[in-house]
Amino acid sequence: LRGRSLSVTSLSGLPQWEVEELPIEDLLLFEVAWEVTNKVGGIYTVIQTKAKTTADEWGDNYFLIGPYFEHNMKTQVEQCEPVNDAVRRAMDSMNKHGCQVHFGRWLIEGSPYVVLFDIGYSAWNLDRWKGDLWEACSVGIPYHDREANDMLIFGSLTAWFLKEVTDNADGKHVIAQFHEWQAGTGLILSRARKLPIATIFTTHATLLGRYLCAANIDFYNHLDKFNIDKEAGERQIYHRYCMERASVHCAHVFTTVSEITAIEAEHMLKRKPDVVTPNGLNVKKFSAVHEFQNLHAMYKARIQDFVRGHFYGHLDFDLEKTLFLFIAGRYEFSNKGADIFLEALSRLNFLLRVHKSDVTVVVFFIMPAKTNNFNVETLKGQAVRKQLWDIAHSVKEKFGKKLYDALLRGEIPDMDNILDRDDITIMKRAIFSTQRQSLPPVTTHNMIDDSTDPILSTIRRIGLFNSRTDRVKVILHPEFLSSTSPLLPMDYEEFVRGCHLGVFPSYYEPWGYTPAECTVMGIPSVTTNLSGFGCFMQEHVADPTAYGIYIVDRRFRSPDDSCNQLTQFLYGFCKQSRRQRIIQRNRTERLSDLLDWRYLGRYYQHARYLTLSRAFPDKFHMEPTSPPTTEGFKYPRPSSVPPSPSGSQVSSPQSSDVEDEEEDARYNEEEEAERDRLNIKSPFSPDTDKSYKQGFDFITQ
Ligand code: G6P
Ligand code: 1S3
Repeated sequence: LRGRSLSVTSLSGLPQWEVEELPIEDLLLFEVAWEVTNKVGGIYTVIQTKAKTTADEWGDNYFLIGPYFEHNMKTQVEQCEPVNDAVRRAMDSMNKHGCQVHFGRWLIEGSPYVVLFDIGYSAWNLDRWKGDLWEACSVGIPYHDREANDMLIFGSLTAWFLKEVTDNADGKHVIAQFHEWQAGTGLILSRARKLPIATIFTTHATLLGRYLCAANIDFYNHLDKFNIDKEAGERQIYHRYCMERASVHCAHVFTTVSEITAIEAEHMLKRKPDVVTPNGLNVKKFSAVHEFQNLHAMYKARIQDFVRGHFYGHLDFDLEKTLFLFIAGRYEFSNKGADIFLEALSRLNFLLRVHKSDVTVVVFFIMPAKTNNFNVETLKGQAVRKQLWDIAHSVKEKFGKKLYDALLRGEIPDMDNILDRDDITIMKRAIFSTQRQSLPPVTTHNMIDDSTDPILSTIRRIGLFNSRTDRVKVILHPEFLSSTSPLLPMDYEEFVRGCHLGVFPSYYEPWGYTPAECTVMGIPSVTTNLSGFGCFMQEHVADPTAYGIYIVDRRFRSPDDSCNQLTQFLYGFCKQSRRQRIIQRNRTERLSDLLDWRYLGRYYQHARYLTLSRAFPDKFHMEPTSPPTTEGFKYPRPSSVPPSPSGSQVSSPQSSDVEDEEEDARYNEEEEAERDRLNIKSPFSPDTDKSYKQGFDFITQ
């Protein structure tokens, strides 16, 4: 019996299509990743943010598979018994045979079920499992590569588990999606053992792409010229690359996170991805649209406080005219674009100085490196600030009391004598204590590799030492942020909200969550046309700059030209008035719908349909009309932007500084009105959320 054939439709605002519901009750979905409950990098964000939409859709038939770590289990997972028979039996059988399999609900939005394998507990099987892998695909893993060996144990346990599940599935069809090469051996072994499951392999980056780019090779212009086996061998990752490539070729459906990584995968892994599944976020909307602007002001004040302490004795710049920029992420100096960013900052410093700008820029580098904790000078800065605050407070109290008493007596106090000698002495001593012999430090921590650290070495070369004349100040915070830090007690989200601009000029970035996170918080950012996010925005937004998404061309320009373009973006940003920044933030925030899993999750749905139709063609059938496409769709230019070439610097109306809070609120309201005028509807509003259609038929029996 054939199901209904459904068509693709496109409504106003974001594109729509209809998706026929799968018979979820007859299916089981497993998603396998090393980063389930285990934060290492971006894959954790994908899985954690997507959990809600997937759990809403799949209910109790959705399971995540990951590694067991005691600390993660204790802090993130609520242990419980599986209600699903197949899963319970599979766990019982494995536990009986000397494994430790844990089960529970991951305490994140959507609270999905997780199945966690204790890798260490099963390590005694390693040699046997190495034999199995060799039998399956002739890939051997050297004993000294601890990570690859752990991945083999993880994969072997996964394949074992899936075998037990399918043996007990009671007619249910199983879909298993494996993320990245770390989870890939589970897929290879499942396929070698001919398990009846529909498989998807998703790559979030290719091993070779990451290595070659980090070596400063002109990667994108030589994609078709690399001898990839040789390159992998020379970098001593041949076995990992084989695990990755075998996973790709064993999968019924191969997916990746962006068009740019799809091209890379075609060359580095020799298979064109079947579906591109852009990464989304779990976007939360405030009931008042301008609420995020208030949060910006609130968290900016916290950053200002930190800066007051860090630059004590050198605080000769106006904090109201100071912009906070930041770069954050895994410490890959050139892949993440820290190299070009520093160079551009040096040029920006020059421009601001020669143009006698009154703007100061404080730039934070949040990239974890090896350290011996905070340095004394940095901690002292915060202590000095606190001391000054306390003194000002106590003098104010005394002053206030004397003033009050005088008024009660019906007198105007003698202002020259309202403070006594002691007060003046205390204040003078406080001012003396703010004198320092050295410049405000460039790094907040004692770096273990201080002399060879790439960021510090570059800072020494370009001479950005936080001297008084510098208009650009730099602070390296080589540790991820935490609300319990004694230095800068803010978590990452609060910090991002308080900044003015995130700068991520990556050379290698399959997707790039950092600018996407800025966008949903209404903070403008710099990205590149070599990042998945940058390309996605370029494709779907008519004038990204006007919306606060600055896309540096790192693909078709020389490094020097890209650096100049970045400098121009930064300089243009510094020239904006407060009013322009407020309007730009409102526009940036409008793009959040585009990055919501409720919208982007459908690409995952499509991949699942596709794998079912390939693994079980007798039961599921896919029309050739799919996949879902957003081709041709573009977010329109904001109506208040005068027509100008895309990429122009000033895309918001000119005006003088507006300091008044009421005025700010008025601009927020104007922007809300503009949103309505443009009629940009959320694709999830009740009138548009009824159905997403996709050209998919399935045959039910
Ligand atoms: C938000 C607040 C305003 C504040 C402004 C500062 O919009 O709602 O009250 O004046 O931020 O913006 P700025 O870009 O100067 O940090
Ligand atoms: C990868 O993490 P990364 O920072 O090593 O996967 C992320 C999630 O798909 C992606 O956003 C990022 O670009 C990749 O590089």
